Amino acid sequence: MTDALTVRSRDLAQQAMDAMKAASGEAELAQVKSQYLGRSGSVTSMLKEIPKLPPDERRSAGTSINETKKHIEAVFAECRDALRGAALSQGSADPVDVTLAGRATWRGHSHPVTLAWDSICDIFSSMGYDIREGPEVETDWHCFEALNMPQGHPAREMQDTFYVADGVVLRTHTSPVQVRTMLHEAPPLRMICPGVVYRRDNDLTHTPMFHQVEGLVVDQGTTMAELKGTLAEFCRAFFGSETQVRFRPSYFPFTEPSAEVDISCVFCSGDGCRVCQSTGWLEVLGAGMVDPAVFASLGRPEYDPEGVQGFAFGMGIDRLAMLRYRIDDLRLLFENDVRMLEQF
Ligand code: 2U9
Repeated sequence: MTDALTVRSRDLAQQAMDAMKAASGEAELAQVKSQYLGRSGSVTSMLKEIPKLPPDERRSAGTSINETKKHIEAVFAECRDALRGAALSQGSADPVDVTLAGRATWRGHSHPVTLAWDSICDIFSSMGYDIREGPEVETDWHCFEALNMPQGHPAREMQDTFYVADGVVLRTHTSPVQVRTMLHEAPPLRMICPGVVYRRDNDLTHTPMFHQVEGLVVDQGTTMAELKGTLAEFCRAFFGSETQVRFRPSYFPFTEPSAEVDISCVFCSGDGCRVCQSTGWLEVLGAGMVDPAVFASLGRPEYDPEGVQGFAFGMGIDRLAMLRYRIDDLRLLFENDVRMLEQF
């Protein structure tokens, strides 16, 4: 049954609508709205009558008065927009001051790690390398076993690796992406794998999550000379054409022979300073010829170590970004202080 208050509220809605549509300007429109919805407006007064109604009529009366309120507000907005539109098209609206200065907008900046990541990818793409990415949660086999790091190898120790479950780890390097690629694709390969990696390290010069790029080339007749030429060219493209590059013998389980790559110090150009510990050199990369044991672990005839050779390399993007942009504290990279970030 429709009670008296509900009928009155519908009548009010109709009256308000007619009055608002007839209003000739925004001021008159606002006055009409206030007659109905203002503190002592007719709709507001009706709301005050609800407590006096029999209990079983209160709910439906409240609902219809609230609907009336919403309806009047919607018609008000419609009429106000129509009046403004008409004023604009007749040229009677407030003039727009076209000489006002524009509002400053906040410009975002790429993070230095993103800039370094993109630049590394651009340099290797220009040399014909494909860019591949892969899972961050890996099996023990793809992360260690296939890379000549059998059970008991120090790199697999609990203190270095985050174990998710038995035989499942957060990858400690992006090498499993290369392993997965070789399992599915035949040589020749020329690829880099940028990505996030995890190690149980946390001090002034290490974070538990960091960014790496690794590269892999596999073909017939791939040599250490090609490795040296490629990485020297990369260092000059990334750090500047005057950069000196040197190779030192080193050891990694997955490459043999292996080398570490140094560049002339970006801070003192090789004269010797605090950052390069007076040596004039900074270590930036590790590399080497892929160990035949890595090819053998794939169990694929296309990767017979007698037929193909490969070279691989790895670098920490965060470290490279710090050297390129002269950032001397690792924490600055991860605090995301806009005063630092907006300089890039
Ligand atoms: C396959 C075979 C070999 C990847 C390589 C390095 C040398 C290296 C470090 C640089 C700084 C890691 O981020 S870092 O701590 N990496 O020195 N990485 S060779 O060798 C591979 C990869 C995949 C199948």
